[in-house]
Amino acid sequence: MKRISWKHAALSTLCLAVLGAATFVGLAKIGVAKGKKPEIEDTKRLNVYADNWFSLYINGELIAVDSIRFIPHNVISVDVLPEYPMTIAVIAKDNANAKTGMEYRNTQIGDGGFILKLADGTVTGKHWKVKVVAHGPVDRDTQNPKVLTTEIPARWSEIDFDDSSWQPATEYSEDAVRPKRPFYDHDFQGAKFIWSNDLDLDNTVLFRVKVDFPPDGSTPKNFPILQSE
Ligand SMILES: [Ca+2]
Ligand SMILES: [Ca+2]
Repeated sequence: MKRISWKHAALSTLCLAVLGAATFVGLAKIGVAKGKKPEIEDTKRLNVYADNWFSLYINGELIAVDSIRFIPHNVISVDVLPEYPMTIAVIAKDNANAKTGMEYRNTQIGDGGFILKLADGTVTGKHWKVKVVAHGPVDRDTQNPKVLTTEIPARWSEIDFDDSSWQPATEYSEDAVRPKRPFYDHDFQGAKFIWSNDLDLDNTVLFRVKVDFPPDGSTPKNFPILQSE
């Protein structure tokens, strides 16, 4: 049997130690690259005001729901971790009886309105798409009120949903929507009120927009650690 000298043994041990250290450093580097976790500073504040109610999805995931169905009018303000491209999809409802299209126990026609700002510069405007799914009372006939409804398309809030047949949203002035006090306590700078082209009679509408990059020009951050595979 060949004898291994202490010099050989020492050299082998040294080689193994160097190899081990190199492997450790390599893994640590991969760990840093793959393991960067988002911090709260990476989130953006989302402010939403709806007359009267909304539910909002980002990239197909439910992100915010208006906590008050009717009145008082309120602002929902939540932290969002943006991921680009970002598809925002919203269902917004004016308060309206399902059978008459009217509010306050069927005594009057109410109006809608929706506005949103995300702190990356994303704002509502006529570049959003809209689809009406409930309308009434038809012809403003409050004596014999009728409503028209359209089925909400399947997968309407998903990223790959085809909204090319939807209409451009209509912008409305603050005077037209008359937002209530909480609106003025939050940042909506640069955002426009939107709805369909009938603020009074279209009572449930769907909105969609795709945001490819942060509109404020900031560099989007990527967090591979959040990916499932
Ligand atoms: Ca209405
Ligand atoms: Ca309303």
